[in-house]
Amino acid sequence: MERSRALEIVEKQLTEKRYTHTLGVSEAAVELAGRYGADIYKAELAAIFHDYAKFRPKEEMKQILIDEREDERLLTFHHELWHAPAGAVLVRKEAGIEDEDILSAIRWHTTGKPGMTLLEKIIYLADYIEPGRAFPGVEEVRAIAKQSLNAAVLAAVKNSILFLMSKKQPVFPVTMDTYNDLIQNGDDV
Ligand code: DGI
Ligand code: FE
Ligand code: FE
Repeated sequence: MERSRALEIVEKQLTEKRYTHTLGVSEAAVELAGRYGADIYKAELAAIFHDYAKFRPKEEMKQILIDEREDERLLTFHHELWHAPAGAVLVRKEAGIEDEDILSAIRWHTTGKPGMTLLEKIIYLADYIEPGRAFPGVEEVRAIAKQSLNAAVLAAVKNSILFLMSKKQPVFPVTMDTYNDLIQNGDDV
């Protein structure tokens, strides 16, 4: 699919602010794909579609998770976690994207997962460091991203977990699994 067509589809699903974020993720993902040798076309499309389901009604996302037999633990955690797996399903159904690499990068962009592929890491990280992000610690992660992809993903996961803990928010087990996997198996962290 052409970049312009993908953007046209996604723009209709998002607020202006979220669309600007999406353009930022796309820019960051293309840069990371160039640096770390991923497929630039797939990185760009996955980035463009990563938040496709962000504004879907909670009930619709919940039904998708049930119908598609997604991880049932998701239902007992914050609904913010639902737009990633629901998005992968909807992007296939509604936008006709069939590429499994792209769909899985969308699916895992919020929690990460153990054994992430290159593209999954790039989308996870691009979402965190895109130029519009301004939270504490982002500059450090941007700097690490120029040296080591695994170290940067680890720093982003760690910051996210610490942030959730500081707010007394529950941490989804898969987010913890991602952290443990990078600590135990990630080269160059
Ligand atoms: O969709 P974005 O805002 O661009 O970013 P995202 O998809 O990475 O994260 C969406 C939200 O999910 C964000 O507010 C933080 C939250 N989140 C991420 N990991 C976890 C989490 N919330 C809980 N409860 N547990 C997690 O492990
Ligand atoms: Fe998201
Ligand atoms: Fe995002």
